[in-house]
Amino acid sequence: MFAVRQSQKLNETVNHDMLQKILSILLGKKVQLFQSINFLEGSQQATHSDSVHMTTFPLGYLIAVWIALEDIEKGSGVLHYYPGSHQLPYILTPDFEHGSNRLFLGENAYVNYEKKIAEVLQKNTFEKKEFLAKKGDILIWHANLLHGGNPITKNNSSRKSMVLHYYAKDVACYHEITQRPALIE
Ligand SMILES: O=C(O)CCC(=O)C(=O)O
Repeated sequence: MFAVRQSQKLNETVNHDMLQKILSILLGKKVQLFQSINFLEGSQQATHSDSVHMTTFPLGYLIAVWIALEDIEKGSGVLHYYPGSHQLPYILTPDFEHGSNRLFLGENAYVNYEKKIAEVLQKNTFEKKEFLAKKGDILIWHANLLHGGNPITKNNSSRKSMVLHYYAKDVACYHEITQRPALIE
């Protein structure tokens, strides 16, 4: 997490003029980096929308940039995504069994969220795409696009990549499940 704070080279990417312009045009607001994550291997993260992790009010003001830092090979836990799924209604805490109350957070809230997303995908006909990127390719996705990391099926395969999550400026930013505010540097 936050390797961009340690490496000037990575930081140049975050603030790249053209990238910032593209993101601002897409969101219709200026953007600010919230978080960077560097992966050496695939995340194998189940399909989700970033809107449950990095939520905004109004909704939809997060944008992510995924950058291949090497050629990505099949079996390495390739990033997958479902084009068009960003237009689905947002799945937020009232939409799944969260088990939280005024005092405590439910223990299985996130597992139940993942189940809900699997159900939503079953009810729809979105095509699953894999981002078999070449080094330097980037994918930009909207806050509500369903995406995740495939299982790693090839032993010891690397999947060097970096994801940058940007919030639009001047919106409220928080974590949906815990309802805690996001701390932006
Ligand atoms: O790179 C991946 O495998 C998944 C990344 C992801 O889901 C995210 O950063 O939101």
